[in-house]
Amino acid sequence: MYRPFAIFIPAYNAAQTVPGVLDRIPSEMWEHCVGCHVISKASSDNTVEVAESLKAKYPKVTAIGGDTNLGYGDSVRTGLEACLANENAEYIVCLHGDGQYPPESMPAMLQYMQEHTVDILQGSRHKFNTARAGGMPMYKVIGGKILTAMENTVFGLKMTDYHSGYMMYSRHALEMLPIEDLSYYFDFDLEAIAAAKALGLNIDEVGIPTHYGEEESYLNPFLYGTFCLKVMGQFILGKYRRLAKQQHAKAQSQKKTTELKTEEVNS
Ligand SMILES: Nc1nc2c(ncn2[C@@H]2O[C@H](COP(=O)(O)OP(=O)(O)O)[C@@H](O)[C@H]2O)c(=O)[nH]1
Ligand SMILES: [Mg+2]
Repeated sequence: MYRPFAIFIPAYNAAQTVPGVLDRIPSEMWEHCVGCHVISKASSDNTVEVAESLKAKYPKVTAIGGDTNLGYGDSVRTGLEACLANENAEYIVCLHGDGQYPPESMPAMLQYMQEHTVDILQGSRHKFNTARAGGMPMYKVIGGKILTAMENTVFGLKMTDYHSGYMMYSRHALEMLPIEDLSYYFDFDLEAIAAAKALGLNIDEVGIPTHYGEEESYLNPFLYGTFCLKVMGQFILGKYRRLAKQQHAKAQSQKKTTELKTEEVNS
């Protein structure tokens, strides 16, 4: 039995591919899905309109647009916020709008999260060496593997692909993570893992196939690689432990304020 989950789909200029991504979500999963948010800020194509029109077929879909695009990390923030707003969502799934990650793997991944009490689950394209078969360029395979080896040493984990965007989170993890303090660029995901590690959360992966089609990539590999090195350095210097502590203090004070307000109302 699947616990209730919500999906968000970063979809920048992805009008052509978003319908296919939704069609590939196994139909039995919609019953357990409490909301599916397509995030497309300042796209120059009609991704928002296309997503709106898909509501007729998939009533749980909502489209979130916007005038300014602050980057992938900003869309992830917006997506996480939209998903968490539904109190029933116990797990949050990030599915890319360009179809690079398989919606078909969602049931097995969610089941794995539930069975192993995972807080962050990443779909790995290298665990079963499926990346090349899926069309991942060689330089990305090699670069990704070198960075992953370094990241494993720094974080003390045994992952095979820190650079996959197929990320799933437990609500428990998201309520602890300092989301607002994380990157606005593609290294948001790596920072979320670094912060989760600093918080002692359970981080794991499962192998997935991948597909590199005709779609454009908005990720600059050199900039991204540099940011990954920066995340590692900041982890060593204790940035994520500090952020985690601050976030904990913030949550405690919010809890106190809510308790005081409730007391006031009841008295
Ligand atoms: N909403 C939103 N989506 C984005 C942005 N940048 C990328 N995406 C989406 O996020 C996914 C991953 O981006 P992509 O450029 O394919 O990165 P790559 O697969 O790592 O090369 C794709 O589905 C994009 O449509 C952004 O700034 N805003
Ligand atoms: Mg992509």
